[in-house]
Amino acid sequence: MERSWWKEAVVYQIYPRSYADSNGDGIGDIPGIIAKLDYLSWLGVDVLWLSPIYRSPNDDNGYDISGYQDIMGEFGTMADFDRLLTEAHKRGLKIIMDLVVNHTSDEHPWFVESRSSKSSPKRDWYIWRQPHSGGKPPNNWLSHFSGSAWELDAASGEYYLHLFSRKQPDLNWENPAVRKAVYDMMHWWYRKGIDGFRMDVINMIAKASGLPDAPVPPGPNPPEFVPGPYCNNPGIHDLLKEMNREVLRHYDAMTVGEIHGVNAVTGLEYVAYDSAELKGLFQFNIMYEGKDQPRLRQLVNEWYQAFKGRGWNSITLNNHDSPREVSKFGDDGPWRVESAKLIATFLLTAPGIPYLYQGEEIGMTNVSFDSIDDYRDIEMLNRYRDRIARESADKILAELRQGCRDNARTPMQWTAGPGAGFSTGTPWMKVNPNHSAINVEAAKEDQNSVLWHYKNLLAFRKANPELVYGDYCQVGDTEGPVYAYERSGEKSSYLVILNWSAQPVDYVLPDRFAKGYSCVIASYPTAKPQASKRLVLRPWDACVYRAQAGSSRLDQAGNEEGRSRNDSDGNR
Ligand code: ISL
Ligand code: CA
Repeated sequence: MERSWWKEAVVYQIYPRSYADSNGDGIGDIPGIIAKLDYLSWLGVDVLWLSPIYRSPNDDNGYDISGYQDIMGEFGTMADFDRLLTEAHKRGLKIIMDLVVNHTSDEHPWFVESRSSKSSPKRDWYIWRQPHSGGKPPNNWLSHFSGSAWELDAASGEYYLHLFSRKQPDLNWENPAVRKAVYDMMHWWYRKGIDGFRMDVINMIAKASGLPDAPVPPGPNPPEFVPGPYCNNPGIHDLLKEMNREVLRHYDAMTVGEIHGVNAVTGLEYVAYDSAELKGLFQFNIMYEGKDQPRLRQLVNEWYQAFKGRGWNSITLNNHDSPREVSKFGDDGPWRVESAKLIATFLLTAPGIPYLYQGEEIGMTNVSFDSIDDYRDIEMLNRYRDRIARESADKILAELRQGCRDNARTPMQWTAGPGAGFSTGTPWMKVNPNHSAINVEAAKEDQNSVLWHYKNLLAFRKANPELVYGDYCQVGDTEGPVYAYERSGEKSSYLVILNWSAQPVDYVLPDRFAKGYSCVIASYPTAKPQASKRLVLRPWDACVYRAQAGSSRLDQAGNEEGRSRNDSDGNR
């Protein structure tokens, strides 16, 4: 197995708008991030992924870019960015940038020019079509942010495609000039010294040939617009191979594609060592389906088996588009601390690059605002707007709240003070009222906090490459609340036991683990120092054990019988 820095990395995502505000205008900014670099290196993460910091009118908080080589005024200047890069590198932290090239802002000069006339040399940089009969949009595709995915441009009488908001027109990747412009921009950032890209909806850049109508579900009131075939269209792999040839392969950098709509087998096609496309991907199976615990295990097993020896995996349970992981996969009530620690234990010992999201290291939770006026996300606001004429505000909020993206976007909770220590002014979005108890300052003071658990796990992972490169196999039951697995290398082996429930469980370990395993990291301060045949697991108990030299497991290393028995655990 070839070792690489990026395989060993733990990535921490920063949503700059909500991280740290240095000048009291209520908006997080680059100097704010710089001021937190010491905190981040104390924590022990390796790579920072910055959600977009480019010039943007902020229709979708920076995912609508109007200048790829400029910095958003609210966030600072290019000089601030250069300082961030230097200061991060000084501390051994790397920086990866968000690459949003499925679409630009409608205020990007490319689109302004494209829209200016049908004969503009940049007309074909975007996807323009004549209206359908009766002036209707060219097809029935639904935008991710509600309504038609087409917007009529009155001046030219043509529609342009936007899979996201109408202020995010899709680029036409069939045009070689578009591809060249994007590649030039990528080289420019790489030459500046960035360490990689996270690639926004990168598997949507190849459009379905002919832009066909999507099938309408049968029923009495068929919807006017329906989701189209947006992801993984023919041609996508050729585009990414070209991007690799033209740009990526020239740098020792990290790449991670946001890849919706794949399974373990089709996901691998994007990152297989021999496919020369991307190095890594986010897949969303586990984030979307893994709330069902046996399903989570099954998915981890499936992805591990598919990727083993063929490509490098990653693992993430939340980001700026999703609910908070402790609220979704754990218990943000009485067992918040314990369940957040269990989730951390899983993320930092499971196979694949862990992607952490700001605030998860202190167990930040979903938010529950009473009024739509306190929400900011375009997806949420549009959905609300579409329904409010027919339904009550309370009903809509009750339905949208749990899944909404603003759960992840409330400001980072640094202190119990006003503005959660995020800003001395009025934060652009209200802080979660629970910052009085859940904040970095308080967590640092408490060695049993979620924060210290992350810190300890991060240090432990760094010191023990088996947790990165070792084999993985599930141990014991595939049903029930306890998820146990082994990570093993040539020199040592780790057993991870997670009681993914609020119920205490009497757990019987397979014989081969019953002796010689000592506890190295535990979620409860009073964990038993040794594993034994029968373990009484407390609610949300999470424990990592290390096989001591001379334990039965290590004595079996290389023993065919032991190995196949282990593998079959993982496959069951
Ligand atoms: O967030 C979603 C569902 O709640 C997804 O549909 C999301 O829009 C999708 O994951 C794509 O996300 C990425 O591209 C969007 C941007 O709004 C997201 O923030 C970004 O992560 C458009 O650039
Ligand atoms: Ca600011």
